Amino acid sequence: MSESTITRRGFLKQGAVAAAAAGTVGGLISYDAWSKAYAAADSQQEVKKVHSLCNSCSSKCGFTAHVKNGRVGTMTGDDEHPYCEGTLCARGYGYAAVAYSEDRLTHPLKRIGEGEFEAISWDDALTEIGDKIKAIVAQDGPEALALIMDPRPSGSYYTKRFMAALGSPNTYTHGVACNLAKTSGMTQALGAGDFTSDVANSKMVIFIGRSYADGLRPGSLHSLQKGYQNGSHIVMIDPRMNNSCTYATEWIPIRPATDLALILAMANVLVAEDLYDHDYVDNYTVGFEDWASRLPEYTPEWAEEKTGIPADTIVRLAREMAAAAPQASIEQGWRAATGCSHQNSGETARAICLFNTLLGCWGVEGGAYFPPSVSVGKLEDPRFAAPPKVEAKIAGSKEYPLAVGSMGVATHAVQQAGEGNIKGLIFYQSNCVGGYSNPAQLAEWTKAADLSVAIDVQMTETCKACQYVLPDTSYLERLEVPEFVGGKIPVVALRDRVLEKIHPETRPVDEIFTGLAKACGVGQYFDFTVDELADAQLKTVGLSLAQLQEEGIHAFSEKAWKPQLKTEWKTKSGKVEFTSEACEKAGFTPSPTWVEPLVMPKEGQFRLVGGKQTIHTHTQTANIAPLMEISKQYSLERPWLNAGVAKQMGIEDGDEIEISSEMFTGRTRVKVTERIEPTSLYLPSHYGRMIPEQHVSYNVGLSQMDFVPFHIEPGYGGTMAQEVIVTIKKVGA
Ligand SMILES: Nc1nc2c(c(=O)[nH]1)N[C@H]1C(S)=C(S)[C@@H](COP(=O)(O)OP(=O)(O)OC[C@H]3O[C@@H](n4cnc5c(=O)[nH]c(N)nc54)[C@H](O)[C@@H]3O)O[C@H]1N2
Ligand SMILES: Nc1nc2c(c(=O)[nH]1)N[C@H]1C(S)=C(S)[C@@H](COP(=O)(O)OP(=O)(O)OC[C@H]3O[C@@H](n4cnc5c(=O)[nH]c(N)nc54)[C@H](O)[C@@H]3O)O[C@H]1N2
Ligand code: SF4
Ligand SMILES: [Mo]
Repeated sequence: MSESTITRRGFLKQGAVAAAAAGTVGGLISYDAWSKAYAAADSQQEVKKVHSLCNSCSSKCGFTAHVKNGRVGTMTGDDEHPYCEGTLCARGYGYAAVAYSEDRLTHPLKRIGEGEFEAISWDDALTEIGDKIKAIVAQDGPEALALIMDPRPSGSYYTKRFMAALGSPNTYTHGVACNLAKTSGMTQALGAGDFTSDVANSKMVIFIGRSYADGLRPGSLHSLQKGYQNGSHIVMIDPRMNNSCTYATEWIPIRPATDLALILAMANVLVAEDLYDHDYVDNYTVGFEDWASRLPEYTPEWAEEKTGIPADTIVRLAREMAAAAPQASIEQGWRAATGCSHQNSGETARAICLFNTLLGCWGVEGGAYFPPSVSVGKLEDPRFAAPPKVEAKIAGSKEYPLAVGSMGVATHAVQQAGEGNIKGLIFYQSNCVGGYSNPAQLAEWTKAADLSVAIDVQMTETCKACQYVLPDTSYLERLEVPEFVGGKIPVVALRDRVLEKIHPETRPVDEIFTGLAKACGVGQYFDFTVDELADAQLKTVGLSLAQLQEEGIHAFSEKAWKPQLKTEWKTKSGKVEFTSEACEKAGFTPSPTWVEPLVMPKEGQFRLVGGKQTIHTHTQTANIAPLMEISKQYSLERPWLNAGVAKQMGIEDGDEIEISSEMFTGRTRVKVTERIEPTSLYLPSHYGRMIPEQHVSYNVGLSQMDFVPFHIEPGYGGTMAQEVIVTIKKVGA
């Protein structure tokens, strides 16, 4: 009863949701409208306020939930949280409906046949899984176990501790299908995996395959808005005119997978025309001569051939960047161009760092900086002592030596299960099978493991491939360990219990891993509650759990970023490294040079590119009714096809088309638009869920990953999700 009431309530609020979505489609997003509409809705009611963290995407924005009669009403973004700065996005509101979803997992399940499960007790589930893990460890060693997770506060802590307690190094994140190559490429150049462009104070920023308005984090979008309003020259390099173009001075379409050519040619211009920062290069870098000697062949004309961007535009961009430096940078990107999509993603990330180095922008206001952060100190209580250090390296580190070990190549681990080298796979808050590469292939390999366990809140492609499925509570029903967040002012925030448990047989992540550890004979490392752990962690930074629960977010103002030229780096040389021995060993040139994409579309072919939509996250929100309703209302699941190409092919907006790759053929209606360059077909990444237990998302649109062959980027380990050629035809033609 109560569940359906709440679901309808979610629908009632859809007016505001739809209005914001309409804005998104037109390129305009008003967050103020959002928060005001939601605040108004509950203004007459008496409410309990609980601070917590969103779980609809990895940003984990802080919010205050207004709870009445045990139900969530209004949610308002917390002002101090650097990722939301007071505003949640549409997903932040919509995803709260997951708690009340009719499709929640409510009991532990055991697979009894293809696609068939039966409910079992927690005792049986934990005992059976524990026995299998103990048998694998005894027979093949702990290195035959792998765990794949989406790094969330408690998720990260408990999964890593559990695997370390068993003696296994194989804890993977979803990075392989996200930012692995970016982080790894940057690490080679800078000894650090992330930087932030100070867009708000910049004179010029080039975005390469990154859209703050689609792949959304409100704080980042605010900085883009501010930069644009302050007169910064904002350039979007993207095969699509993405929604961030609302705050850009120009959109420059590019053939996907060719960004490296653009960066090499712009660097060539800076060096050939002597427009780079000599002081910075001379004092704080090594290996520049190597790159300088390799750049001359990358002329703007050469890059025009590759990218489709006119040579004179490339020259102009390089000169404008030099003129704006050091208040200028290429933004780091995240997934599309640098994270995991192509055979040259890692080298593209490395080249971005080196290009920015030529601008001398590191640490400068308006340039690019490294947000300060605070972390947990040493815990004195012996109950929290770490398990013995695992000496073995994560599986995949030999094959993909450039991939940073803290993320690892998750799809390699699944492949190893197929080949019999990994015997046990555990997935926590991960739809690896549905989203990291080709689902049919990943499902087959997962099924080959002796043991497979998925811990989720709903039935997914990954759950379906596993022997055991364990039901987590939703994020609104659990306390997690504190989340330390870097930013101009670093903070610590908390995911707290907003609601009482809705389904009695669900368990929060901390209890699940504590139970699994006990069943595996390593319970001694989990002799505490999450409340005790959170409190102990907070004590190390002078706070307590009770204090943070009250405060919601604690800002470490004393650690605020102070702009200052960055002169020390965490590389071997202590300087920015234009050359990398590790890259050379992995088969690349010492400093970055052109790496051909694995495939390029010929006449009549397209590269299938993905990309986020403002109202959805990966595979996890398609089954959220209020969000999917918006997709349906605006036909957001349709792939984008260039208008000129469509005309030549006799295809009109809304026609049904058939899309085929070497892996898969599927049909859907098409969106014909001027907003995409001719060699790309853009398929929004969130649809095509084919799990009948997901009543909302089932069979809406097509899944990008179905078209993608399984492969892994040499050296760096990304999934190369956009190294896929498709052809299209009009159905019935
Ligand atoms: N709404 C929403 N926001 C999210 C997420 C989400 O799922 N939904 N997830 C979060 C996460 S985990 C991530 S990783 C980030 C991802 O954030 P982004 O990296 O910004 O995400 P994408 O939408 O994959 O890609 C951005 C743009 O790159 C373009 N593009 C595709 N291929 C190429 C290429 O080869 N070159 C260039 N120059 N452009 C290309 C796409 O058209 C798209 O507009 O978003 C975060 N925020
Ligand atoms: N098709 C497709 N594939 C993608 C992407 C995409 O946009 N579309 N994006 C790529 C990117 S950038 C990334 S970062 C990765 C992300 O990959 P994942 O981190 O695996 O993200 P999702 O695919 O959203 O799957 C998350 C899973 O966690 C479950 N979940 C949600 N809340 C909870 C909870 O509280 N507890 C537990 N135990 N489970 C929970 C969801 O039901 C879902 O099954 O995917 C990559 N692959
Ligand atoms: S960006 Fe949106 S979905 Fe992601 S954590 Fe923030 S509010 Fe939630
Ligand atoms: Mo991601």
